[in-house]
Amino acid sequence: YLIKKPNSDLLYSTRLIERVYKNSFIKALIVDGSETFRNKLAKNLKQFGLDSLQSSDAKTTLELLKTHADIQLVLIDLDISGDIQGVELVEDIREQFPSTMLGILGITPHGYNSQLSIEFLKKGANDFITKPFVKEQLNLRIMQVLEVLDTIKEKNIEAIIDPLTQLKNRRALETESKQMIQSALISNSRLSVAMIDIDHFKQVNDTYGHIIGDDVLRLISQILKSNFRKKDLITRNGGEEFCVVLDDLSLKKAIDLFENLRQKIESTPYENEGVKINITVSIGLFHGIQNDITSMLILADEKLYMAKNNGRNKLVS
Ligand code: GH3
Ligand code: MG
Ligand code: MG
Ligand code: MG
Repeated sequence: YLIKKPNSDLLYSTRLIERVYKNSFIKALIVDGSETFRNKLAKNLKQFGLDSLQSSDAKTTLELLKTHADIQLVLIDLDISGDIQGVELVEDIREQFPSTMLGILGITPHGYNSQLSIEFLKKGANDFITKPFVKEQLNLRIMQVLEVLDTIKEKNIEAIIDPLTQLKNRRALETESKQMIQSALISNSRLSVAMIDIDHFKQVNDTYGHIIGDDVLRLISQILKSNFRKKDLITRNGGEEFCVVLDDLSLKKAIDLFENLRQKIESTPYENEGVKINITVSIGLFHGIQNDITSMLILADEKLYMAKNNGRNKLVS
């Protein structure tokens, strides 16, 4: 199926190989009724630096995709084992794996009419390639599919990360808290939602400037991260205001954790080039469960307001 193209073997795959090194490794899944073809293709992918799994039919393919979350690309020949054709398998895969998460490259056999290639695209393949093809063509098509997916992944991450502190942002708080609320409602447990606001932060900016103000925000973010578990939801909502959502804790345990946080921040001054700034925060803690995060944030905010009015550097629950 490969047209031999001497003397150009390695040059063209440099770009893909660079990507592969940059992003650790990429795993592909080859779906084809012919074992000979699968092995040939696997050997080719290996030359580009791609590891691959193989499958001959629809059922195995769907199972492999479910058990191997690291598969980023599926190459599907029109001819696969079983009752259905490769194009129909694309449709089945797309019911569970959108084209923004998993790349599919359709392979149409030599001599078939161009309508089949179009069918691959209609059913949700990202691209197709027609046999016979040269390695360079295969490499470039794969690379383009992966590049688009990579860009989408990057943009999706950018959309939920605050660039200053690298904490999750308000948008992430809204989406990720949904799952936590759902689980808490089902298991009849409670959430701890804390609003954390730096005290007199405007004075920090006014006295030391915005650059140091930004540094202080990063310091507080670090302390926040170190004080909680990896699975806890910690966000910067905006300005000098942070939010933490914890699941499945008693009120007493939650108070202990946030009181500990408050003390840790109080006893960790910002220090840099002779500048030393004492930082304190006020915390409003809501413990319970509501149907949406906004309601819980409003209740936590009321407590925060009380903490501010009662002299700051306090936890109110
Ligand atoms: P309070 O104790 O009542 O919370 O007083 P405060 O001064 O902290 O609150 P206020 O809302 O009056 O001011 C918040 C300040 O946070 C104002 C703004 O300059 C600063 N700020 C907001 N976002 C940023 C940022 O990204 N970087 C820096 N350096 N400052 C920020
Ligand atoms: Mg403040
Ligand atoms: Mg204020
Ligand atoms: Mg504020």
